[in-house]
Amino acid sequence: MKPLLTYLVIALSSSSALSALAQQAASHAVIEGVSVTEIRPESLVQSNQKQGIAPTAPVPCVAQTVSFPAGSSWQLCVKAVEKYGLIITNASFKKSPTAIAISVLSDGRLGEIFVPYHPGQPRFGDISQFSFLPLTLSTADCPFPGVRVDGGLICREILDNGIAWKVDTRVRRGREARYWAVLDAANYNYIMEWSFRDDGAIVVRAGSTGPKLGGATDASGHMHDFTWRLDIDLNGPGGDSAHLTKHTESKAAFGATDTASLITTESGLVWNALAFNTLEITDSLLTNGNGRRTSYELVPLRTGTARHFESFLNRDFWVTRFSGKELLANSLPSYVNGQSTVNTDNVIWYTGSAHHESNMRDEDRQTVPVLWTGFMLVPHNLFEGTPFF
Ligand SMILES: [Cu+2]
Repeated sequence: MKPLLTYLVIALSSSSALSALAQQAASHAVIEGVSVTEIRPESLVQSNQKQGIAPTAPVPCVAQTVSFPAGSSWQLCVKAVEKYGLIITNASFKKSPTAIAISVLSDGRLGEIFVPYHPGQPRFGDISQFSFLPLTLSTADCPFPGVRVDGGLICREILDNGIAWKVDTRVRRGREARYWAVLDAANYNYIMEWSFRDDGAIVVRAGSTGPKLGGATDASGHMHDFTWRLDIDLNGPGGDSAHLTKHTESKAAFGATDTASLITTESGLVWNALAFNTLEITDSLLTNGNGRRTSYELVPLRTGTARHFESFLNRDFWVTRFSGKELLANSLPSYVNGQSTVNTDNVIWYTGSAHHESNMRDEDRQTVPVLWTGFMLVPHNLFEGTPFF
């Protein structure tokens, strides 16, 4: 029987010297009509092209090329490290096999997981105050056809993510490559997940699970505030600008307006549910085949907004100039010192919170089931029309 779809997932290296040392592994399988072919040189590393990024510069990582049956592809590099957990570097997207690769994300990671308990104490900075390790995943974590990469610290899954679009009898389902790792933060396990879709979108989530700090009957509510640090380098590191989008409904009359404000200097910004705020990142030179400006829009996927005594958590978005030394979110207010953020190399920070409320529920006795928060990076005017229509 002929497979309906073919995925090619190839790990490559930028260094031919290392190729000779590579352990080659290949597998081929047909699962529900999906063919997965894989060549996996585990020992290969690629360097982050950008210097000055901790924990080591350049970041050694396992390079990946994911080619979808629709013809689009992602190139990226993955690594799970002590302290930060999963780090994605050098992610670029090709709309078709013959299109040029467009740089999207130079470095994506969490810059803090802050966990303040409702009574006021304790207040854990699970990234800034500790050096927790990523867990080695088992086949129970990452069953076939999922593949464990980076020595078993990262799971890669090729998934059908449901309906991408539908017009009466015509329909297209989406595909994605999902990478996830788990940071072993004392009692908690934090799942760090990045999904790269065939339409150019990226979906990022963090999940918290594990036994409660005080045991089965711990009734103390607390918040898990995940702050992502996103070095978005659209069309390369320079020439990027960020805009806060805003929706305004008129209560006095019919009608509504949508606007976008350029962020001119380093800033912290508030997300307002009534305004449907997003952050849109443009590049001064990048346009699509229709001559329209290409951007990536950070769209929050959230259930609420946490505000705490710590000032970095009194804003939901931050825009700063790139610095390889500025990695921890709890220092964000000190990173904001008036530098221009127009047509330059910026870093975007976004906080989403997961709330574990007070008064224990019995479902949380042995372990708290996973609670997620995250965001999407959605392309605008990357394609010239609806992808793969
Ligand atoms: Cu919790």
